[in-house]
Amino acid sequence: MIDLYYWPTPNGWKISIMLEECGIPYNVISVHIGKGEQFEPEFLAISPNNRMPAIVDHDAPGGPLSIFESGAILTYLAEKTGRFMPSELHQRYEVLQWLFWQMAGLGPMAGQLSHFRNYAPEKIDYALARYADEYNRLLGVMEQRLQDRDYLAGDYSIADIASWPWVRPYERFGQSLENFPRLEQWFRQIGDRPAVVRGMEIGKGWWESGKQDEETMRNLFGQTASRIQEMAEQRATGK
Ligand SMILES: N[C@@H](CCC(=O)N[C@@H](CS)C(=O)NCC(=O)O)C(=O)O
Repeated sequence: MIDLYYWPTPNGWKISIMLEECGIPYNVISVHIGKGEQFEPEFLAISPNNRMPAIVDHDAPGGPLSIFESGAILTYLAEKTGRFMPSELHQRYEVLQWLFWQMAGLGPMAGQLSHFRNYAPEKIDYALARYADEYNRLLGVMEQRLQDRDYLAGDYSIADIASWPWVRPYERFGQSLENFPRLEQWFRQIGDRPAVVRGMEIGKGWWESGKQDEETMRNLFGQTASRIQEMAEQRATGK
């Protein structure tokens, strides 16, 4: 059985979608990031960067295996199941380069855009424009890539599974798909997949207290190394 440490956000959805696509049984363990559960010593032992998602595969060859970082988890699940990433060298790197593109570009840029647009206490025009432009540019890269193909890298793959959840909130990011017809087609086609629909259902409604109460804002933003050090000390002393 696989334990999925999860909260319903774009990075979490990547893995609930992948597990649904692969049809392997999994057990969802909620990590309420608004309440600070990502700083709990038990979770940090699995995911030292205090971010979800993470998994523990209790049936991994050689013993239980824990993995954090959604790109690493997707790669592991693709290798474990032999699905959504081809084994042929050239095709495999086609997928991996778009997966890394998502991990290093689309995800972080969208995350910063969302921060400055939806959470920052003051609106900073320069930051807003910087990340809106960058997100828009990345949507444009996808649009060009999809001109002569249906998916980012050959068949439907972990590159699409990683990217789709970060396109999904485009309206919340103040963007439109109007000028990106191929991307819009890709977006709708993937959104209609039954496994994607099921994956998106996991944890629906968990943000019951809203995303912007004081406790959530404190736990998600403005954390520094001292919180990590404090948690490490707690872990060491068992207090
Ligand atoms: N690069 C990481 C990013 C994960 C990430 O940023 N997760 C966010 C939610 S989308 C989180 O756990 N935030 C908790 C926090 O900021 O303390 C991945 O792809 O797994």
